[in-house]
Amino acid sequence: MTVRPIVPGFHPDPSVCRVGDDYYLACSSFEYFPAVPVFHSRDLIHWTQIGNVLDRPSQLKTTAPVISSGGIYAPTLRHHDGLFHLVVTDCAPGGGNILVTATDPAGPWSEPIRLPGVPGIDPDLAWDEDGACWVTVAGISQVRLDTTTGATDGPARCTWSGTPGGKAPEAPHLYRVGDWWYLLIAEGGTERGHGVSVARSRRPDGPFEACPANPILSHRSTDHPVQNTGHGDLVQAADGTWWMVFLGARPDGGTPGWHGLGRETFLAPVEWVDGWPVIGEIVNGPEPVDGHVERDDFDAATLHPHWISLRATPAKHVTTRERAGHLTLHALGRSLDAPDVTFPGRRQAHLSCRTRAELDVSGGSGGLAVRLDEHHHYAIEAEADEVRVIARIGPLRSVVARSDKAPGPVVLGLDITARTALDDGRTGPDVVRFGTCQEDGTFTELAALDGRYLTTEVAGGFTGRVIGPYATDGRVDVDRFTYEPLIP
Ligand code: 6LW
Repeated sequence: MTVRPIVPGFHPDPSVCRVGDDYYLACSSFEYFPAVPVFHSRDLIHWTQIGNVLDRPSQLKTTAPVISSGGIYAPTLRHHDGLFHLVVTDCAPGGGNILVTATDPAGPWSEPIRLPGVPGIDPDLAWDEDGACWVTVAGISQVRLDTTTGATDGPARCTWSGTPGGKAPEAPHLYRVGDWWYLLIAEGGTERGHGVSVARSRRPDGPFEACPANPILSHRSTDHPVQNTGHGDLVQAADGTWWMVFLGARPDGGTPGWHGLGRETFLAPVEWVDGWPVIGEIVNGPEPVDGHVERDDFDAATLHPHWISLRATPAKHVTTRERAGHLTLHALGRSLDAPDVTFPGRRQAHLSCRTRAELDVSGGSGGLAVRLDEHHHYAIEAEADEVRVIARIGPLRSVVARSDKAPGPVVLGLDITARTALDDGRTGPDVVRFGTCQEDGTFTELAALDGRYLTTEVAGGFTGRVIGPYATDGRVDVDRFTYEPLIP
């Protein structure tokens, strides 16, 4: 059974809202910047990224290096009184909960209003009939908020702790449906035990009665190809039907199963039965188009919004303005082991994919990497006369292959092949191949590495793989960056 996400690659903690016939969705982004990607759809299945909510350093309190899986956590996106509102937690030191608004979700978004009276993570926004705004956070607790000043009306009050004995009640979303207020939460931790539960009350602040069928969504203890399902948000379509977006992972390659793409966004229909939401089977996201190559020649002044860098990277270290038709990288951190390495990339969004990048390293050194975090990454790196493949797995770092490099630009290649497409009896989710390419496209393989070591089951954390060029010394000019989904 093939089950595809609606927003593939590391796009967890989805929050969704509808305005007329248009749907908007936002996700977590952790240590990467610009932060909080925003997507648009007309049918809930096909989504296009239209921007990022936090795309200016002034919107963040610190641009110092942020630890992997730190930084920007779960947002809530709502449309109220003609304005888009987004609340989100910045887990970096000096951060906290912030509220930003926009008339156009593609941006620009406002400077943040800081919410010092809103504790914890996973803030939600809901407005009652009197126009009061309720913020609900992980725990689960609640406080009333003045959205214009950020002031709260007292200490947050616990409204529901989820299923007795369960762990990590979080990701609350509060909705008014008919005569009830529904409090949807995630429980069980974001790993295999993850799930969604719900409670209801006649008032926004409880008391809440738990749904007898909780968890209303969980794939725990099943062999469903999508695991870790939880952290959902509900939306009602213009035709009156209800839907839930939620995160899930696609582990593969034997037991326990490994996933490298992080937690992705999935969709399922919702029916209301006896006043409770019942979640249906996952609706498949779009099929990748075989042979469709996403190509970036860096001819435009701005980068596509799917390009992200580590938060500490100043804009002048990744720029299209220095050399026409190139992305120029200036090295900051000296290797991918550093949390401030100059590494612009895009999320790996397909189980099998092919990437190529032409690098001019005459002014320094750098390469093409697939990064899970600073302790887990594979890369092919070039300097004046050498190309080498580097594997970093936890405390171990090794050069696993070397070859001579001819003068002039070099085309580096990265092919990731899902295990399902290999059938060679080995385990692990995929194989990661590095090599160099000739003008005619011929790929000379230098190393083939087991992808399991770049997965959440090995590395932990909340993110997924990001693929892109990087610089470790001086200046590197990148051209002809291509990313191609491969159909296993
Ligand atoms: C997020 C929490 C969670 O804040 O993981 O899956 C945390 N749920 O709700 C990081 O994504």
